[in-house]
Amino acid sequence: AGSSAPVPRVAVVVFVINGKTVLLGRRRSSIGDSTFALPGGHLEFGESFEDCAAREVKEETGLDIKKMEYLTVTNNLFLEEAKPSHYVTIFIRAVLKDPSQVPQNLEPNKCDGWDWFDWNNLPQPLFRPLKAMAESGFNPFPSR
Ligand code: 8DG
Ligand code: MG
Ligand code: MG
Repeated sequence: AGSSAPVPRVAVVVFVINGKTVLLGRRRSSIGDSTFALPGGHLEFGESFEDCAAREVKEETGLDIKKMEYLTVTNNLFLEEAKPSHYVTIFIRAVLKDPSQVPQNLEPNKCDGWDWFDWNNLPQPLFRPLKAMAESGFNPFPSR
């Protein structure tokens, strides 16, 4: 496996929406280290986007989500990284099953911790794919 040519991979990442805020955490990773990013990860073989979204959010934050909705897809090249990567990233929106549930940092080797941020007052620096979306004027919140 280690000797085979690199291929694009599919990631599913989630805007967990709580009121006017979204959940972000500071990454600990070779890709985008120390930048603020959404919870999410790799689509597993045979998995639906919605199931992957719920699984990754649960694994990384302990939160239970519902009303998963497809938002958009972006093509993300990380060719300058130590391990050049290419992700097709599916963006999903969801809300908490229990709005009083508090995020836990369940993978502290991959994230410094989770917090809620206003879309109009996002933390810096943002993970590049998220920065590009925000700068394009994309808004993950449901219209009205
Ligand atoms: P896994 O083993 O749990 O499946 O993977 P992970 O460790 O959770 O993977 P990840 O790096 O969190 O997510 C996989 C890729 O998704 C990441 O390397 C690049 C891509 N990606 C984006 N935008 C975002 C984002 O906002 N958050 C996260 N977590 N990944 C993102 O393109
Ligand atoms: Mg993960
Ligand atoms: Mg992840």
